[in-house]
Amino acid sequence: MTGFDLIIRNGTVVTASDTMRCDVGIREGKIVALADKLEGGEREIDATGLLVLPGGIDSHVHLAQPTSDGSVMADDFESGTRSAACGGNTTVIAFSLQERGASLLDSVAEHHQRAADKCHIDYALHAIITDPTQQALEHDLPKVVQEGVSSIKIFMTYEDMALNDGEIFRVMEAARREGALTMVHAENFDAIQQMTERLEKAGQTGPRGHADSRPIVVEREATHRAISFAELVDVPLFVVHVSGGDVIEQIEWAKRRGLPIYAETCPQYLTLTADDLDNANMEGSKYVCSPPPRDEANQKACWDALARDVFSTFTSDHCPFIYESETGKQKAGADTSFKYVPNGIPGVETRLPILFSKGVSEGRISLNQFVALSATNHAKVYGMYPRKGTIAIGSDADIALWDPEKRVTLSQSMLNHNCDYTPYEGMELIGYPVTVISNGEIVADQGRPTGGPGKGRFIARGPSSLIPTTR
Ligand code: DUC
Ligand code: ZN
Ligand code: ZN
Repeated sequence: MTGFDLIIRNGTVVTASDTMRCDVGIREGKIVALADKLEGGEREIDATGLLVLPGGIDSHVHLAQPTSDGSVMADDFESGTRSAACGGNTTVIAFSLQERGASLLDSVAEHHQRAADKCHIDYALHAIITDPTQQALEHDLPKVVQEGVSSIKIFMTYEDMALNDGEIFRVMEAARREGALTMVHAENFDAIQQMTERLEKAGQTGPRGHADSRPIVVEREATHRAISFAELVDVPLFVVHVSGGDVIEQIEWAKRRGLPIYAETCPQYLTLTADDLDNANMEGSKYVCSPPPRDEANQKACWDALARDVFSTFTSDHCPFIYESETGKQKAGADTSFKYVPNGIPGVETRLPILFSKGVSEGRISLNQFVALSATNHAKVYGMYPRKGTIAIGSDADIALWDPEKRVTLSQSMLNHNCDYTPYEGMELIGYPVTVISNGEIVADQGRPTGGPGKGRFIARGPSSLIPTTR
């Protein structure tokens, strides 16, 4: 076969199941040939010594998401997808937030407007439901799912977002009816509030209080409750940003019972601890995210669970706030409580290099597991497979070339996000994406963007592979 727009030669192609030496032929943004030797490329890349992997899919990022406390997210769809591309990604799934009192349908439309013409790589949306009115669940949700937003996130914490038990039940029922996947942020809001009051009374108002106000039992309890509702309603459930062993125990308990319960973890739970929040002054606020990082035993529990395939996906939970800003981490100033620090940390660009280096290079997971956790399973779980998430004939030509030997010391100055810090400053890594191809075009090279905004398209997703096809 000849007549390719691009041939990637001499690389080692890796999918979630196989590793093979072959050339990849690309035409009109699609993979059209895999063969020992291909000829006739208008352009060619010599990938000798490189790994040819499916472009990463980060199915948990927050971009240009409105907030109710005056804080402002550091990244919009332009800077967020630029940063994602430079970190080896070719698709992100961001959240469209329905604020209380707002229409679910309008919130999705507004998020489309925020993304339009801005993206460097393809994007999709999840819908956050905070106001599960009859209009939202019966009128808007079917339309939203039909438009390709086929997953819903619900919160069990935050004053302006938490659903009560009845609401959780009703959202799951609606998700079941519409064939949408429910994702849950599992932390018990009332318990966190009580713990916060206790800490404030004791004068423990610094950033460390954030971690102490939401110990893992708060997450474990909420996870168990969400699993129980999913069992009652008979729906699959996806538990996001799992932070440690007690929660993993709940997920595995549910799986053993044959329940369709799935989960993700994130880099912060593998590499950071609550002690990072303990820094003097407000520096600890750079690590404030929810759930908070735990301790080394919980890091190990997360690594072990990744290695034995308990987690379906590995995401960044990129939720960036500028440190030196009154609309960011310093919103409340140093003298007031941790409870005013916006929750979230940047990580869309560092997610995959951290997993590759600490996971593959250090021998904790296999290369095929890396591909499954970084791309393939995201595509399956969120209804984009096999168009996305693999290297196969007919799939979109979304490919990341990795140099498995490249040594990099992470630093803010090398990153392409719009945040002013990285929580992973100084981390030494082995293995980094060197060239990233989205729909057949190079969008990042040697850690810098080469394309421009506007080429990334909205990906309308189908049903999750986790949703039963017959009922
Ligand atoms: N949950 C997230 O998923 N991201 C950031 C903050 C939060 O609470
Ligand atoms: Zn969350
Ligand atoms: Zn998140």
